[in-house]
Amino acid sequence: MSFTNVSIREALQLPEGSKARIRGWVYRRRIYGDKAFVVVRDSTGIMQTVVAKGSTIDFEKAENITIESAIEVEGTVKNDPRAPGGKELRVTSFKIISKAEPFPITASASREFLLDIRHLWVRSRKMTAIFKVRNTVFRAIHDYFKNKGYYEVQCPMFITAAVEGGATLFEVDYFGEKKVYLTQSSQFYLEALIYSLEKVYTVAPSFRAEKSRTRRHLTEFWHAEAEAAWAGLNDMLKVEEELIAYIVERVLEENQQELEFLKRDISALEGVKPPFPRISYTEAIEMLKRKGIKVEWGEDLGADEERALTQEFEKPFFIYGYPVKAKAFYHKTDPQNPKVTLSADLLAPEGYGEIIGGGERIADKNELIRKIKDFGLNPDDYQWYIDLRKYGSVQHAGFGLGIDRTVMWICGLDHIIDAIPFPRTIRRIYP
Ligand code: NSS
Repeated sequence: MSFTNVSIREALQLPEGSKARIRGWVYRRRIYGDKAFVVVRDSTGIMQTVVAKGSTIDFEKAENITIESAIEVEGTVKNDPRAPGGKELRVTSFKIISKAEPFPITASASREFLLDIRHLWVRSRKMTAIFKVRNTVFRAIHDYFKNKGYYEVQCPMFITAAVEGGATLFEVDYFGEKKVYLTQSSQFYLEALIYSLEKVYTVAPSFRAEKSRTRRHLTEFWHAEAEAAWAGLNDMLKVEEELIAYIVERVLEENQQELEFLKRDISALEGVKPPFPRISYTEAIEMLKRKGIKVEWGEDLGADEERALTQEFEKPFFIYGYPVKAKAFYHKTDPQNPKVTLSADLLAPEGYGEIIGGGERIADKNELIRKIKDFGLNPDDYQWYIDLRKYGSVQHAGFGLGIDRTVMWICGLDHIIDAIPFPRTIRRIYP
């Protein structure tokens, strides 16, 4: 008798009568009459195995097995419509690799408790499904940029000056020397690298000491950022919409099972095709006012305003032309309208809101210095960034995509903490 080691997904595809060996962790166990039903889980799925009492020693092992024990099981595949996946394994050998202590997670576990034992909760089928979608999202980002001729680069996480304003900087002790922070965005380094590689991108963490306890803020999030020489705002919007459509298309192709498990409304994702609607910030303010929401021209849009706007669109949409004061200093002012910048955010529909921020950068040295001062910042802190405008400065634009927010939207999650294996928030840094 020969047994082949197979994954559970493969085992569920074998014809009746095949011999197979699977290994994994005990997902469920119940005794019914003279049979032990042990459902095994691996990274590919779950499968029911059945140990009959006749096989004495194996039956006792199976009867007493604990949830999450690691086991290796050999047997014969048998069709059974009642079993998950329509097949079960009639066991001929039941080997315990490592018996688990009583597993602390039960059906009644609270959300806080599940976060405390995240190191174990990552095994849940829900988390596994989300991680598989997340994996596709990361792959798709790399594939998209590679196919479009962008070079992947790596930027430092220790930095000395704020990109996105000082309020959300994490300060780190760096040998007691001058002030050092964790990066909020790799943008400035990407801007330096376009003079070497022209089209660059990076996928890296960004850190923000966000005090807001919202459903969409992490203190450490994953950021996909791109920057291109010779590009303006509209060139970048095309890249952004293509990238998002490509990510969604790949998830729909590769993660149908996971989306079904997560009960995601797939039809909402199927419509994510370019072109995405574009509205100006001024139009957005008017729309909000018509909806009875109190906003003034000039304010940045918060989560509530964004949520209200997403009700008006079925697919992701751009808001462009934010007021000068509502966006970071590096945004280029619109030469046609000096009150606004050549910036745009991309908002995901269904209430999710902003997933991308970006736009055209200031290419002129004097304009940049003026703007830094206007924002109450010190040009000395931005010396090398200003330097880039001295040696062959060209028009350029870029953007940053919040990957965790994208996963949250694509999976249809209520909270960003479920989009990442080990979330960091204002309240949580363990495990
Ligand atoms: O602040 S952004 O809007 N823009 C930048 O950081 C630019 N410097 C990017 C660039 O042009 N290279 O952040 C970009 C995106 C934003 O749209 C969110 O999707 C995400 O980064 N983001 C976050 N995700 C999770 N948690 C937090 N706290 C967070 N902050 C931004």
